Amino acid sequence: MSPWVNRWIPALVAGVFAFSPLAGRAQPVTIDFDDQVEPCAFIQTTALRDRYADRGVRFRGPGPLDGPAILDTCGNFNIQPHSGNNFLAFHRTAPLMGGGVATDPSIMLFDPPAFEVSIWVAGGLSEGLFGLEAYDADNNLIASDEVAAETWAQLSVEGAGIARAVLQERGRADPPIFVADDLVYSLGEACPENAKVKARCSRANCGPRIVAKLKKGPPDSAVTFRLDGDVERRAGTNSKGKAKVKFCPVSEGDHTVEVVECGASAKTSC
Ligand SMILES: [Ca+2]
Repeated sequence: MSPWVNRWIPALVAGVFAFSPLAGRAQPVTIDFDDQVEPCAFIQTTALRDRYADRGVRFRGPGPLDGPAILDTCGNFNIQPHSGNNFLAFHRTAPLMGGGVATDPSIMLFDPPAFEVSIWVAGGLSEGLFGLEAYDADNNLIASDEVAAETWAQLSVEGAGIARAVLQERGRADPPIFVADDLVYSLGEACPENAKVKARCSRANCGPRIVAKLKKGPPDSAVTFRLDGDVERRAGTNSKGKAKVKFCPVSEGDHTVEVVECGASAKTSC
């Protein structure tokens, strides 16, 4: 079935700091679009909007009902998804269920802002010229990337304060059909290079206790302390980039505490 036909049918955390789960630099988030069973045809679905809002990204299109939709590979785009069974599919003239067309640009809104965004794109049926632009909350262009691709290629942008990223085919795809998959982004602020971790073990009522501190980390952000590559504690930094967590009880002996987002660690012994 051609896409032309298809378009019609087709912890007890000892150190407690207030923070939003989405605040600050988390591990990179991956949206693979494979979390639900999807239809084959645009007319069977609607433009992607707020499905991933709880992961910090919302999608918009050029009009209230317009925008790409998540489809199964059975949509016959002449290319397999970059991951799983589904991808984000674009077709500039394909009607969607309830109105709107599955056209680009795809506008991704990040809350809190991201500092790096990447997505895989493919023309599938023909080579497309794809652009990804990143803007801050004041609509200033922060970064952009461009790639020509018939099979999968990755676009990526980075910079502080990406509130909006715009994915668009720049007019070369014929037919104007293409797909995207595996959106990866990191929210919040990058950890400063001079961030430092300290860890100290002492006796407490709960047993041997490690108090770990981060200094000069990303301000007002969520960070992850990890003990011996295993147990994790999340904490929020203050406006100076400081955060503190406690691990208790811990075993006797040597321990390492790292702050995952910063790539910084400290050793201590109990
Ligand atoms: Ca996928």
